[in-house]
Amino acid sequence: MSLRRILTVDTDMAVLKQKSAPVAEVDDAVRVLMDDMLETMYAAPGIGLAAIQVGVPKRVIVMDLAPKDEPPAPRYFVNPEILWASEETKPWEEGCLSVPDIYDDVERPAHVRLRYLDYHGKLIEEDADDLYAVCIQHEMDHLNGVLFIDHLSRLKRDRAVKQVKKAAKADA
Ligand code: GNR
Ligand code: NI
Repeated sequence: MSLRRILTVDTDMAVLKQKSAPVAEVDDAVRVLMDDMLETMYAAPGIGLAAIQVGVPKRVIVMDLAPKDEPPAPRYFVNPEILWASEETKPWEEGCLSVPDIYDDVERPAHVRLRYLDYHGKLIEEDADDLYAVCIQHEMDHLNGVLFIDHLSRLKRDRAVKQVKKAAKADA
């Protein structure tokens, strides 16, 4: 497995805005990508990662929502689709590895039903609530070139990008 670089909005906005393409088949190359993404996500650390965040414009997501004191529970999503989203919405404080150290509330459907292919290419349908619903919607936004800051006011969004740029400069 290999660590990949996580793209950030200060230098890689054009890539992060790209729309990702469906995967034709869950083959070994896709599994290598998912293994690398999971390792990269754990190292960050984060609870979810979309392939575009490592510069690969494919509809692939990894996630692990297990609490720190519990064994790892990796989840893999290929070509995910939202089949249904509740009218009811819920705000949640989100962050993003591509927008480091910025956190703000995003309002999204509280419950969703999804369909995706898993690590073995098996078709899964299931319901997501709470953090799972938040995270899968956040990740699926990435597949469409949308960041959580795109759900904020223009002022807050611009401020967030500026802050990330400033922090990157200070780091250099
Ligand atoms: O690690 C992450 N935490 C998080 C917290 C609240 C809502 C969404 C997320 S996803 C984020 C990792 C990431 O950027 N995934 O794209
Ligand atoms: Ni993100």
